Amino acid sequence: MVLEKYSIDDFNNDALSGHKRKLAYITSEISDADGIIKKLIDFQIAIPSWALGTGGTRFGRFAITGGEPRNLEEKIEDVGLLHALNQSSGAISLHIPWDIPENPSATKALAAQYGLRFDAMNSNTFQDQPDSSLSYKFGSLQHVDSSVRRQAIDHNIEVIKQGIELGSNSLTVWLADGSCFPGQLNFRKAFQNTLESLKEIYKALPDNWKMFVEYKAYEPNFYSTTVGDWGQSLLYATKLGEKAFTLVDLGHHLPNANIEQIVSLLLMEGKLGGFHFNDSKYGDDDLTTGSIKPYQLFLIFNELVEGMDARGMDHATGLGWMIDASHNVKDPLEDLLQSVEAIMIAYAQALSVDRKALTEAQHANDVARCQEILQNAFRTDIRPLVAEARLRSGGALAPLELYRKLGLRQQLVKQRGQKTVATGL
Ligand code: PSV
Ligand code: MN
Repeated sequence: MVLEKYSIDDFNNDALSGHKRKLAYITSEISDADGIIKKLIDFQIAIPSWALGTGGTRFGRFAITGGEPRNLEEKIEDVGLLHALNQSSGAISLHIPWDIPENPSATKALAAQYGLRFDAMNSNTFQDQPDSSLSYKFGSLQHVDSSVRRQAIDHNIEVIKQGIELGSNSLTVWLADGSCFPGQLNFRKAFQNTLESLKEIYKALPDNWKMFVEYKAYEPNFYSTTVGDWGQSLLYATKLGEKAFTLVDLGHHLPNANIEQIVSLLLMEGKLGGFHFNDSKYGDDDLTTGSIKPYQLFLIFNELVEGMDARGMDHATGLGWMIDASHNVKDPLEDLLQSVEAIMIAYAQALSVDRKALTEAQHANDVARCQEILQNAFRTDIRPLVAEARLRSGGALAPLELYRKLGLRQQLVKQRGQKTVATGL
């Protein structure tokens, strides 16, 4: 389904005077509003192909909306819809083998029609596939049996090849490898096997590619994880070489971890590669970004902006930005619109922090002033700047409202049927 430009324009025209009023106010309140709007226009967040359908838990899956995408083409169509509405979701991230492009050049051309590019490719060695001869029950790249490691290495190399054809330039490796019980694994050997396997995959990376090593504290293994935290990921990335980086998924930490500090130090080392956004209360809950801890999201962006500026990095292209969430009770497209909006808001808030004043307050050890500066940025309603960025790039002033007003989900149900199921977790 293609969203006609006139439906966006009609909607925006109705909302324009209210928007202009709010924009005039915020523009008078903060410095360099125009500079912030320009950065927001450039900032794009990739949508994972596996988040376009209803997610489930190990207790069950409840179909919510109907009209879920039935194949890769329809997934691209859905991301195209999101991008038409918000102009900030201009990329899609594929998970292999959940989405195998049968005809890569046709897939690439279809995505281009919607203004989309292919973000990081994701390999999958955490599930056995019907045609795989060896099992990942006891790990993949860490496995004690070299033939299982070989199978997992070959799969990753195949994913790189598919990514090259689609115009992607990064591979995200997330491993479920680890152990469920003490004594099950020799930690050192598991690390060394994993490193050797990653080295083989790294060798297959084209020069302009990056490898992201994603860590996760626990699940599905519950005693140890072989890439369990940012320290372990950084060890692998450092030993692998300059094309390897750490990827931070917000849900992959032990409770109360100071993610903003992790981000700051990884950036300092030039080893932060990418992000998976989501939110959580307890574990890897995969909830809508910004729905539980919006202040933490802002603090993370505050470090990202500060740290990227310190290294002269382009905010839009310097790191891989992606959502990684699951939608159990909401329409996935509505949830994704909310996540993108939350990310844009946190980014805009971080851009509006008075950096000079903050540095001065830090040097003067004026702790109260430091807090005031940050919280002032967090509590100022900068949403009109985000809306203005969308307006200038052809998106809707209020994407979720328009999505509902146009009955887009109902149209998708009519087109695809009520009982469709998208591949993913
Ligand atoms: C694992 O929990 C993870 O965050 C990895 O990024 C996977 O690729 C993705 O989720 C799969 O849903
Ligand atoms: Mn992830």
